[in-house]
Amino acid sequence: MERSAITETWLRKHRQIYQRATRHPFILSIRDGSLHLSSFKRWLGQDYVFVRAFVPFIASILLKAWKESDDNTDVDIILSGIATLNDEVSWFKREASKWGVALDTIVPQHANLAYCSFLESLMSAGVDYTQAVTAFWAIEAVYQESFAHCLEDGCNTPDELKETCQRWGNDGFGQYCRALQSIANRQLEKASDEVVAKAEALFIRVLELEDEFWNMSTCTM
Ligand code: HMH
Repeated sequence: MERSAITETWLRKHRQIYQRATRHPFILSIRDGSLHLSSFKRWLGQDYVFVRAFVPFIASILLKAWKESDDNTDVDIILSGIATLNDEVSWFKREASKWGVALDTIVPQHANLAYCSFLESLMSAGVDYTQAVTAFWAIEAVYQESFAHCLEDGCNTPDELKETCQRWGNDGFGQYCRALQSIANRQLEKASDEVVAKAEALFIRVLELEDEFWNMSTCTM
């Protein structure tokens, strides 16, 4: 029997927390058309803060790929992610002005601060490429899986939220996530048991942080 790739094994092993991150009530309520506009706006402002912290994080991954990867195409794939993120920052600004969300006065909430410090901890030179790229894949994959779920046939996603769902739920972003997953698998295959164990812990931590980020966005306080 063919041995499955390490990330596929984890997805099965940690299915419950993966489901909590990718099938969160926030996402389910976009899908059934019941999400409160105030929750969407809170998510939009908070995610903009997150994305600003994500920029140096991707830059650190690019640097690690350039130094540590044997495969030149890794840098190309990560560079395409940086280009998408550049677009994303402009999109957040347009979307925020459309909904009357003032991005310069957003106060990052606890779950967001925790997530941003997690990103910062992964930027250190002490965290190797394998661990960082695994976390990177997981972060992107959660958004891809979540928002693609809101675009399936029979969903009741409101028209004004479809563009948001498309941003992460589109097929191109899906392919990009699969490319990141292949990179993570390839790196994990040749990593020491210690690095694999650390990467697995990071994978789980990403899922928890994503779950908490959705909780923060949903809460009506
Ligand atoms: C919280 N996770 C969060 N925000 C995002 N924009 C992504 C993942 C994907 O880029």
